[in-house]
Order: sequence, then structure tokens, then C-alpha cells
Amino acid sequence: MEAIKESELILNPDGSVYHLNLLPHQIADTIITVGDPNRVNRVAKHFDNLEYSVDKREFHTKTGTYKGKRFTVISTGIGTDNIDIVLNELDALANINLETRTPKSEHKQLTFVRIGTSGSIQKSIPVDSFVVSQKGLGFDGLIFYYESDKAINPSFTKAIQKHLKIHPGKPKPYIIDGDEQVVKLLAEGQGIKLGITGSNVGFYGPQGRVLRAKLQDPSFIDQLVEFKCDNEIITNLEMETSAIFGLSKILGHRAAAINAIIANRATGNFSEQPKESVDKLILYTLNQLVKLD
Ligand code: R1P
Repeated sequence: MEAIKESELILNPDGSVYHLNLLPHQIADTIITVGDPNRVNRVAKHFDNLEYSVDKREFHTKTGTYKGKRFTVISTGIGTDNIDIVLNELDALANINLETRTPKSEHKQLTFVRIGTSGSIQKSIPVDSFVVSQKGLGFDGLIFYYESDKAINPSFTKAIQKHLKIHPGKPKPYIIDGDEQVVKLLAEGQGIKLGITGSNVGFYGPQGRVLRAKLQDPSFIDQLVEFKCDNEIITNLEMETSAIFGLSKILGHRAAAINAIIANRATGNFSEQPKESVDKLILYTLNQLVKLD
């Protein structure tokens, strides 16, 4: 098999992957992703022991065990563009022999769980509640750079493309399923909501926020609120889940996402205790994930 060229699979002098600075033995099979680099410590502080720690750019990584289960927690920074780097490099660590630069013959499945913050678009989902993403709805277009036809949920993608009247210059929206088993496990807790999580390429205009710049599609959020398919609704908006779900499907990994709702776009409220909500979410998620095979 032909080796992947140095310009395509870039390795640092110590053999670690270019952006994440990690070697294969330094990652666990269960990987928690968070947007904010400061959140990595807030997850890892619960670990029984810390095995490995490295920071490069916005990608801060810690590997250790929690209640005996091995976890890696890594920050992705903000946005689906960073997810492209994080998922491809983590997959390379698991599924490419970095010495021969050839894919391994046996596939290793990783499990990605995003612990994030997000804004609810539904009145009925208040601040400080937790939402598990049954599906990711992407406006980012990232997965269309890959052979992604099989990754997409065809009926939901068709339904959202038919429903939304947005300017034709924007990438087509797509919907991807989260991993059923992990989604179910994360949704077990009392009061936890399930829904479709939308991810877009920006925080303001792309999520329908107006400060001074006017929007091209002012009814975008209203259209999202009204969408319903097989009794599933769009619950919340953030900036990473669609790409995590999409690339996980394409690369053969499991993915789920759970977000603390810190803003409610329908009522205009913002949480008075966002830090407490996220800390509660972290502990809840860790305690659920230790039950995973
Ligand atoms: C925007 O403030 C950031 O917060 C949300 C969005 O997805 C975006 O990354 O998630 P994190 O708190 O995980 O970063």
C-alpha cells in the first residue's frame, strides 16, 4: 500500500500528529470533546489519575481514568472547521500506522462525546437544562467535502431542505444521526431533553443574532422552530455537533453530544449560573459514560 505523503499526514519531529501533538498510545477509545480549553481541566479534575497532558494552540488534551474507565478529554476550540482537524487527527492516531504511513488493516472504533454549551430555540427548553442531540443538523457544509452520501439521514435531510427557505448561496443543510446507544445512555437522566441540534459557522448572523449587521434571512430561527419530522424538533443551536456526527459516521466512529442550555433564544434569557450548569453536566456525563461498553 502506498504511504500517505508527508504533506498530507503531517507529523512533528517526535512522530506526533501535527496539530494535536499526540502519539497513538496517549489517547483513550472514549474521547470527550469540549469547545473551551478551560473546560478540559474541569473534566480532568474528576479523573482518578492523570496519565498524559499536552496543550497546543486551542487543542488541550488530558488522558486519564474515571472510576477505572480510560478517557481522553480534548478541547476543539470553536467551530466545525476545528472539528475537521481534531477528528481526522484522532482517527489517524487510531487507524493509521504512523511509522509506515499506511492505514491499519483492522479498524478501531472510537467514541466521541461532546460536552458543550448551547442556546435553546424552543420556549419549552429553559436555561440550565441539558439537551442530548439525537441528530445533528449542519449548516456548515463541511461534510460535503467528503464522500458523505451514506452518512446523511436521507429522510430528515430531505425534509429540512424542503422546509427551509434560505438564500440559495448558502451550503445545503444536512442531518446526521447520533449513535443510538450512546444517545440513549446520555438521555437517561431526569429531565434531560432529546432533540435535533443545529450547528452553524458563526455565533451571531449564522445563528440569527442581530447586533448591528442585518441578516440576509431574518426568519431563519422562526423557520427552525417550526420544523418537525417524525415528531422530532430542532431544540438548540451551537457550532460543532454536526461536524462531529458527520465525520464520525464517515470514519466509522460513534458520536453523541450533550449540551448545557445557557441561553434561551425564544425568551431572551441567559443563565445566571452557566458555570454551575456545565460542572453539573460534566459530572453527569462522566457517570453515564462509565456504564458504556
Ligand atoms: C460559542 O460561544 C461556543 O460555545 C459553544 C458553541 O458551540 C461555540 O463553540 O460550545 P462550547 O461551550 O463547547 O465552546
